[in-house]
Amino acid sequence: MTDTRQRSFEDNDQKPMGFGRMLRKEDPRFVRGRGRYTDDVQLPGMLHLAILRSPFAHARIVSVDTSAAAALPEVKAVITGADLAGLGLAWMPTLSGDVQAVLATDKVRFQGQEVAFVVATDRYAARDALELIDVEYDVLDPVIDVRQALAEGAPLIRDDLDGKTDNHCFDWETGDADATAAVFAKADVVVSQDLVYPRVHPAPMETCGSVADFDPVEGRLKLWSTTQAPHAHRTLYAMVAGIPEHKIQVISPDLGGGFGNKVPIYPGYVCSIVGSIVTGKPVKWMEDRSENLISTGFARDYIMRGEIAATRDGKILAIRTNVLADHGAFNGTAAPVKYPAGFFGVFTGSYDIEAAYCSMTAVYTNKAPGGVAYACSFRITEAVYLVERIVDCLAYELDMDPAALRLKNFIQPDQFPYMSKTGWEYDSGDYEPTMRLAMELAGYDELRKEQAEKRTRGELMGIGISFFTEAVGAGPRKHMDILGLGMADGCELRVHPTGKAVVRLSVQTQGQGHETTFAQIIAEEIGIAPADIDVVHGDTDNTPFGLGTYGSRSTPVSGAAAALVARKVRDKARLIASSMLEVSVADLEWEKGSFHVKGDPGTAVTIQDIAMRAHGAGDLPDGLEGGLEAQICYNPSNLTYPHGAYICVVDVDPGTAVVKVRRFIAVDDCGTRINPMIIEGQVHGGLTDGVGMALMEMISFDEDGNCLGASLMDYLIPTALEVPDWETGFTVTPSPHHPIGAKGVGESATVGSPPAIVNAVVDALKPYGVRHADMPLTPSRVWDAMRGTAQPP
Ligand code: MCN
Ligand code: CUM
Repeated sequence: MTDTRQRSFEDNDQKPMGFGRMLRKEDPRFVRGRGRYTDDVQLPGMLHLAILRSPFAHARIVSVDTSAAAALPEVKAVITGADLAGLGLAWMPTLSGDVQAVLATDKVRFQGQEVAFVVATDRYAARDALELIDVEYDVLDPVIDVRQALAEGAPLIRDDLDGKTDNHCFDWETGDADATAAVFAKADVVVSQDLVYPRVHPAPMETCGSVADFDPVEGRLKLWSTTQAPHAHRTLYAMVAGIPEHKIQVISPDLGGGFGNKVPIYPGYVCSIVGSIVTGKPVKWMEDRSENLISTGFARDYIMRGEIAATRDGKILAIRTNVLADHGAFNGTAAPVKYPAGFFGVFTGSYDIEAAYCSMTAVYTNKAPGGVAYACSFRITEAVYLVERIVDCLAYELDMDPAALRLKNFIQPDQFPYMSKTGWEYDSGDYEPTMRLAMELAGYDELRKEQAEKRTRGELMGIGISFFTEAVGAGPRKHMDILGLGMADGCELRVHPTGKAVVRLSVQTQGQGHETTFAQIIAEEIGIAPADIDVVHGDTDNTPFGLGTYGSRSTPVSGAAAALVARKVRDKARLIASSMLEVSVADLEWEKGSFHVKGDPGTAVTIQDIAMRAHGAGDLPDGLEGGLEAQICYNPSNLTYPHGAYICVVDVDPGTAVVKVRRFIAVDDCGTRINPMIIEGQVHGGLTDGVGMALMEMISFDEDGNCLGASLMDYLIPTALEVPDWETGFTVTPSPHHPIGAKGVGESATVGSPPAIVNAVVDALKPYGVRHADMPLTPSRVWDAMRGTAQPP
């Protein structure tokens, strides 16, 4: 279906001088297979590392015998937890302030945990040697069911922590419990619903890996690794390994997707560093698919009870929730330290309500560590699912149209900046036009008529809505840091004498097209064509410090830095232009790419002329240094709050319970749009994620803690066959505090789509009296829901 609105609003120019549709600059490299990924790094004398992993979810290590493996001629080193303990490296801090075993010393705490590693002359020999390592385990009872983690007598997982007597990880609350209880007490209608957001996995196409090259003479470490946050990782390696920070270079080359999976520091990275130090050779570690699925950062795993209070005519008064969070064996969440539950506090959604409260308990279980990854916007995925599902439950109870219920409760445009009941200051928003546009593109009223007619024939058609507000762009450094590192971003811009430029970013693209969009931001501000601007990122030696790409923060934080650094360059260019044109600064006018004398457009100098003068012979204005460059560190004053309205249409086969997503309409508002084509790509990808989570994906375990989703045959991810032709539209509500008014969009669709799909399936099942069913809505789940035989997952 053609989205006419999009076409009429935007020009289709492929070479904009600034914002607009433009093919990605990185495409020629990727399309021709010329990307350079970590696994493409080849160094002279490089060795290969393989990791021995625990077959058990919970077991004491009695002994490890490495002699047979070490005797193989190809094997250069075999390292165990005991060896690392001797170096003080057996444990490392996680990004959320817990500790995690690099190699297990005392116990293994999840299936797939790292126990020992081998460094050998090739990958195959290293793998073969793993089979010769003899580990004796004393198997312990595991904690797999999160609801049993705090039960009396539950096996203690984290006996490594001083004084720990149970599997409690942390408690967290937000909002006002008493005020919320009071509102609930007086409400006409109260609806409560248990919801499970299952454990899922980002499963990027490229698995995690690293190449470490330690030079003992210089004491320098060069590390290529699959990381979304090279600078933060470098600082942590310096703190953990004791190598001075200026002697560590972290390079994150092309990444084959990250989706949050490449935010944490994994034991494998540390092992490759140790391997290189021990052998004196470069060492490569590269996971296989199963290793990635069983041991690296999972996502979600929240069991939620949602409660909503309203008047009989559908005014929402309060929302309350209680959450049980499964954090696995080590708290490997990456979130700003003051936010152990990420930004879950935005669970009040897009609605103006009187009170809200959330209490959360997080626990340890014998499962892989992780917690936030997978296009999560720091747990906003879970928050949006909660509120958008519970609002639909309310619509069901009130027998109200879910679109009408939402329209009745939106925060109004004149209420922005809006302080939510849990303390989040929404910067800007205008929700109703976004919702109305989605309804118009969907043909909402027609769809409802079609549905009513189909129901008379026993056909199951469902229409699901989700309306989300995200909080992205972490974050203001007075509130947000990771392990003490403030979440500001540096940016540096240099204009060469011939007027070409290079911009250096602290963020790291994983496929979002930063090499294009950041060049467009600079182009918009100083009028140098994007093709003439090189974007450098992902190398700590060649970029300014900053905390990296996740939580859709690149545009809100680094994008702002890029715009401001360009304005700094423009300010200097203005001074030079005034001397070149021999007029005062006040008499100059800027037109993208050149300054001219006010009222005399013919008397002008281009940015290229100015760049040459800045570097060339001849005088510059008094006191001005040569060159045309600038650097800044941008500390955002607030997060940005993008929003969107999604409508999903499904058909459910009453005979097989198979769900088909027939249509999906997504209207996103991410403020000023830098490159609409890239935004559409981000939205398409995120919507596809949503189909995966809503209908197919779940990492599950048997009662012994065996991971049942350790391959892509078992862990189903969506393909072109499961997804419809996406229909997109947009509205534009700029961020008032961002220099170009842009808000993040990289995770919006992943956040917003699962509730739309689930709401659609539940709506389809309305004739069966179904009010809720848990993800993933596989045919058997849907079948159970239709029959009323559903079990909690
Ligand atoms: N953009 C734009 N106009 C806006 C906002 C964004 O043109 N108003 C563009 C940006 O310039 C950028 C892209 O959209 O090229 C995404 O921008 P942003 O929302 O700032 O998100 P990030 O760049 O910080 O990307 C991170 C986000 C996250 S956290 C996950 S997870 C995710 C996602 O991006 N992982 C991805 N999208 C992904 N896309 C790909 N291909 N691969 C991943 O691993
Ligand atoms: Cu939480 S996945 Mo993204 O923020 O890298």
